[in-house]
Amino acid sequence: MDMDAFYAAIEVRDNPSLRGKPVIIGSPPDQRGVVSTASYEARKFGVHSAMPSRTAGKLCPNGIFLPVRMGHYLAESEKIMRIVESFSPMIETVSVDEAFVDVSGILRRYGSAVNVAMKLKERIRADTGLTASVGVAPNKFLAKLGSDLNKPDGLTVVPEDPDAIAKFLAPLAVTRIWGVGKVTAEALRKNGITTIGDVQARGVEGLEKAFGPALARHVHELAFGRDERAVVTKYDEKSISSEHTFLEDCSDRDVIWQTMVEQVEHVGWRLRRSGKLARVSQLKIRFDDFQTLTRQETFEAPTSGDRNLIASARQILGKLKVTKPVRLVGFGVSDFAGADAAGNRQEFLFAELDPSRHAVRDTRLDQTMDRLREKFGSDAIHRASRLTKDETRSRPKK
Ligand code: TTP
Ligand code: MG
Repeated sequence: MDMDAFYAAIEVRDNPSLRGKPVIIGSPPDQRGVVSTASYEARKFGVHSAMPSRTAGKLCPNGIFLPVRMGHYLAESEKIMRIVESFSPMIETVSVDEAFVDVSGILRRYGSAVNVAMKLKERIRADTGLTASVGVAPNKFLAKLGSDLNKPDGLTVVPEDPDAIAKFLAPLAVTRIWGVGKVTAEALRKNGITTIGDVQARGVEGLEKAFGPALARHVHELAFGRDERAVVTKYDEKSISSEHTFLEDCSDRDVIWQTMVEQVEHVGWRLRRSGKLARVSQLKIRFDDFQTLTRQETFEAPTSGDRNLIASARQILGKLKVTKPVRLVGFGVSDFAGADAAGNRQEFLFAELDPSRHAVRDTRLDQTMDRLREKFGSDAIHRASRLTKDETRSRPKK
């Protein structure tokens, strides 16, 4: 399930005079910054997420630019996820507007997965006034792909039989394969591969020469719609992680580190919200050729504090040899200890026994930042260390 033009759709619902108009959510067109999303009317002009707002302003001069109201969208997201959860607790939320639901346990009650999808869409529309697009499929890759194919307000049923799946996928662009971005697609095109059908015809060996074994196997499996990943619900969450794929592979060490800190802060926030302490941290780097390095480290004591998490990430990253352009950075924590109140109190106590580590101040800083994030969204506040040099320079002097 994936909501349609999510932020824009909420603004249009709240202000019906915007209906049918090109609405663009993000920075204004005369300022630095990007588009978060755009209504389908604005997309006709070529406007899309992550595009510089200046470009969007040129493409769509009559676009109605509105600022991001993150807190509002997050509240809406929670409402929607509660609706999804009321169908089945087997849900995995992927982002603010996207979730996987394993419906195998509720098939008997609803008769079929398609019926679940129809009922779910109806409920979301009735309770929120917003539309969702849904893909019904035997696995996560195909369900996500299906949810994307008939947007907005779509319902796509992907076949279940392996041969029918292969036929269904064949005419689609290779970029529909999860993990195949612009750069990979360009490399594939040079090898005469533009559709998923071309990948199917090539076989793993044919792909290996161009991409190395890891990527080739991944692309080949997905080209036939094979995906064994389970729906991971919050009940079996044994780790918390966050990763970022660069739009273009990145060789700038500062940018790589800043992006890593952003992931660490996001993980720290979710860790503290879950009321857990972690014993182990893990760092992940994927290079342009899909080679992936992961390294773990055990904390001196279980922790949920940003300073400890960042220090650990810095230490691990220092040991890794980053010699090639980086495609993805990720950070995660696992091996959880202690429950909410007890755990946090323990860390506080520990902090007060050891003021030399500025631990009391750190804990208060984390708590204050978390409160701001709860009010204004997860991107409301970040450490200055993550600002790029460029951004630091462009801040107005007070
Ligand atoms: P998406 O589901 O990718 O986009 P969408 O819901 O706006 O449109 P679609 O109908 O194609 O699903 O992302 C959900 C929200 O996340 C989106 O409304 C705004 C936000 N977002 C960003 O802020 N920046 C981005 O680069 C992307 C992709 C999304
Ligand atoms: Mg969406």
